Amino acid sequence: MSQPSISIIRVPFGLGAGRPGSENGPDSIMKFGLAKKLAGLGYDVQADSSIRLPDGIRSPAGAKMKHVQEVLAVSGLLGEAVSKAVAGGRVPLILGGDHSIAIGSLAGLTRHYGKMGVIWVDAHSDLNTESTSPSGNMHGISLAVGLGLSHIKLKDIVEGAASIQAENCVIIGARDLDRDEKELIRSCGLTCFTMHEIDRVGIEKVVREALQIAGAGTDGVHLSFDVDSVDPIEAPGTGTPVRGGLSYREAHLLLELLSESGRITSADFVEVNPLLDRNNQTSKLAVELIGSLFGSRIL
Ligand code: B3U
Ligand code: MN
Ligand code: MN
Repeated sequence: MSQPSISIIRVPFGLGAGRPGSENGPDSIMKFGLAKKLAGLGYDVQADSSIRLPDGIRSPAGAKMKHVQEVLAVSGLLGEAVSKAVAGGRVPLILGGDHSIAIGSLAGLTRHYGKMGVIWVDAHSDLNTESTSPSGNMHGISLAVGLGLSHIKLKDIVEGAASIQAENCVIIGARDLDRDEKELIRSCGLTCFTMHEIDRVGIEKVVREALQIAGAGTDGVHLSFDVDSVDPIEAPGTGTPVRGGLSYREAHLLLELLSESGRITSADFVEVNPLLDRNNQTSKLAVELIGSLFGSRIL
């Protein structure tokens, strides 16, 4: 069978993060050869889609959650672009931008996948809500929105979208969780493999179990990969680095195993911040990691 085609969707939007720079992530990742890399792996690559915040959208100043209107506008446009890619039989590869853009990805995907698994690779869990967020930053609530725990609902962003189910949702790589997020993880039925579990049993076992949870009885598996999951030694160009993350090889092996499974039907790569990077190390790493997800191998 021929390789599926990939739609790269750039989302140069960083207002969901607490500091500027992630809006430059998509162009930087493209500049370091992503389209060529995927074409070299045999894919038909469509790379002309870019989601821009429409002029004139501005949230009122002083609200607890910052830039909600901007996030909703981008989510709606991204959701439709993702939906169009899936309807056309293409694999959506969404380049952030900050992690709030996953709201749009999930909205577009759940219009098509009635029971979708989600693998969320992140130093954080992004499980705050409007009431628990300590920062007011929208990238800290995106998984909670996906699960239907926020005032923002996916069905209001894209017609026909629906919340994802906690039973088919897995977080990998967490090491910086807020108190309310910890409580939610214990009570809501999702699985969280923190760095502690990865240290104890190894990334291979963690990924296999994650695939069981996100893949059992589901009709698609979305990977949402926050580059801050990787240790800041390897990925310094990100807005909220946390020490003690995935090693270079752990990150690659995770993506190689997901690739081998054949179950991943879409992916986000987010939070690359070129303004904070060292010698473009993080953008180049993102290109390599995406290569591993799409079948690049050492031998
Ligand atoms: N949990 C904190 C910090 C945070 C979440 N995601 C990132 N940082 N990147 C919050 O702001 O909700
Ligand atoms: Mn995140
Ligand atoms: Mn994060």
